[in-house]
Amino acid sequence: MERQIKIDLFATIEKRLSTASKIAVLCHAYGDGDCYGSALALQSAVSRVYGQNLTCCTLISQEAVGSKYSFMPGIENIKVWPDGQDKYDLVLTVDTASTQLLGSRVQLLDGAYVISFDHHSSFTAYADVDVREPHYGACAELVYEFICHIAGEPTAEEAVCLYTAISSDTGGLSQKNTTPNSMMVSAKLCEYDSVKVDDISFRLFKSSSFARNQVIGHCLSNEKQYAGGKICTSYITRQLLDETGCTDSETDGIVSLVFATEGCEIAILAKETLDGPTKCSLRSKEANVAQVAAHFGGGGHINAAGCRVDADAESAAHIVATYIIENGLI
Ligand SMILES: [Mn+2]
Repeated sequence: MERQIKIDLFATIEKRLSTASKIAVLCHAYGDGDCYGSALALQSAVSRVYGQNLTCCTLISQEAVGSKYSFMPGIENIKVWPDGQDKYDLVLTVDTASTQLLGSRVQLLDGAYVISFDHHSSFTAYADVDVREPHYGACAELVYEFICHIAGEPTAEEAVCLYTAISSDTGGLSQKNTTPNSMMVSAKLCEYDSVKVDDISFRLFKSSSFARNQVIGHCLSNEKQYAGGKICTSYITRQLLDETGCTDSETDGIVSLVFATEGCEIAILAKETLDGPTKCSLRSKEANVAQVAAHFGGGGHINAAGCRVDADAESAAHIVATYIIENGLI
């Protein structure tokens, strides 16, 4: 995004923030570290800069936040939808490329002025103001920029949320979507004593609950290979989640374990959801999985995308793998 355009958008947003009375901050459903961290830091900064004029600035999640993120400052203030209120005059969304990702909270957009902060390259426009940086590894890089604009710099707590968000979306600054900007912002955040790099990366990437380990065991022992091993798939049923006690948010990152299979170029992890079609997470080394996801009505990034398929988990993974092969996308 061109610098002057962004400065103008920031000015428009500031004007809206200074006259708003009830603000909702929304992250996407089935939240991840980037959306929670971005939303927490944004909510905190908006509250401290514009708090005097505000009746409320509430962060509303579609579901309970997983225990993995319990260390993030402010996480206890996240309200789980429905939060008892139904009208906000300003809605800020983070990391949310389409209204589909808001679930039933989409009704909060009715009659509200909507501002979206995002970094996805494929998206369906829905906001009055869209600030989008598809070249950023994490949405939190954009939120960091906005916080510096309105508040000078993040607080120690906001820094923890932002660093966690960037680390989460870039696999600890190791994935293909990691950019110089991801590293520069992370470096600035590391200057804060509150940002404990080793502790955050242990919590995000190494620590795993017993229940999650059981689901991982199932996923790896039921892994299938297609196209001579270039596509690897696995699946998670609701029954498995119920039996193990593993929560939806705890299944984050399991697709990476399937992706780590030697020779794998595209990984597909299909997981049955509580509210409808099976969710498929896709990862790739080179292939454009955003294009694959788009065929099924989903979206995301070139190397990390997601979609929903109306089938049981095992069949959904098979359907997506077959589509990729039949269309020569590998
Ligand atoms: Mn993100």
